[in-house]
Amino acid sequence: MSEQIYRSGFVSLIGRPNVGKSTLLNQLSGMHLAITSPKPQTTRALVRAIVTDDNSQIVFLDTPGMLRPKNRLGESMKASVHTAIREADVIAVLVDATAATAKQAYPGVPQKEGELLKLAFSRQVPVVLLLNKVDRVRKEALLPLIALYASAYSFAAILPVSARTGDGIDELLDQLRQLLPQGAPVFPADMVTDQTERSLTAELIREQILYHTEKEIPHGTAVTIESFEEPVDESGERLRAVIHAVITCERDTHKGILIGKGGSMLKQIGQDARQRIEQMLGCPCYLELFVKVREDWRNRPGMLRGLGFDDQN
Ligand SMILES: Nc1nc2c(ncn2[C@@H]2O[C@H](COP(=O)(O)OP(=O)(O)OP(=O)(O)O)[C@@H](O)[C@H]2O)c(=O)[nH]1
Ligand SMILES: [Mg+2]
Repeated sequence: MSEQIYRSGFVSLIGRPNVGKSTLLNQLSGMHLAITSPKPQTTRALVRAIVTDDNSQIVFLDTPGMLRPKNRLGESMKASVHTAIREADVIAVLVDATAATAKQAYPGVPQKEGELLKLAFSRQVPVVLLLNKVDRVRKEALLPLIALYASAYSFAAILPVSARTGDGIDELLDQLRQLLPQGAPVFPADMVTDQTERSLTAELIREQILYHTEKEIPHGTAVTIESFEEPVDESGERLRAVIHAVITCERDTHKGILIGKGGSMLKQIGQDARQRIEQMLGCPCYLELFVKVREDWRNRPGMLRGLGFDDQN
């Protein structure tokens, strides 16, 4: 019997906003580590998911969707994509196959995708193309798309996947295991993410803001955890979590909308977030939300630092 070679390394998931990077990270890890939403620019900072088995350890990095920055927050998001590209042993570029195949003809790789691919191929590591959302695409429509990308770039693999249904995920994991360098695991076998319960809590609240509000409000909103208390019983078991969180928005009018008539919107956001926080923590949770206004916080270095956006590059 030949001896098994252990492989380990970092796989960065990059792509335009909304292509399904965070949904894929969650599917790969089997956990809700990265928030997702139908709105673009959901992810703001790197999220790592560690998938370990007997023969390999893969650290997946979810990144913000690549866009031209409009403010300092955008600069920080862009910098984190560059960090993820630098850190990668393999780069997985995601494309939304539903958007791509909706076009009548395939005139060429779209310019913005091209810029991203140029960046990916600037590193001397294997680049894998993932055509995501194939649950919504006819099989025949995929062939010209695959041919287009295959003729323009030398990908290590082109794989159709559905981050939502899990279709193609086993094939993806097999392929990545072959591309990763030989090496011992970097993280303990039972470690699943670099996210703390505190940061996951803040993100779960922001996820509900993304679902319940519209237009510029979700993008101009940040969530911070002011206090996170966890009373325990005599055996040290956590009884509950008592969490105070602040939602920072950019205008008084936004604050009004976030609070809603008689507090109804804030109540709804709080209820939905609390359910998910309880699932994540595995204990009851008391959640209190406050709304504050800080004009133009997305351009204020002090605010951004306070929100944890200064250590991405
Ligand atoms: N039908 C279908 N929808 C998907 C699939 N993957 C993701 N989506 C949906 O696409 C939307 C965007 O998904 P996200 O995972 O938040 O996308 P993202 O690339 O992380 O977006 P940003 O963080 O904004 O860059 C959500 O509504 C997802 O449910 C898929 O395989 N099939
Ligand atoms: Mg995302």
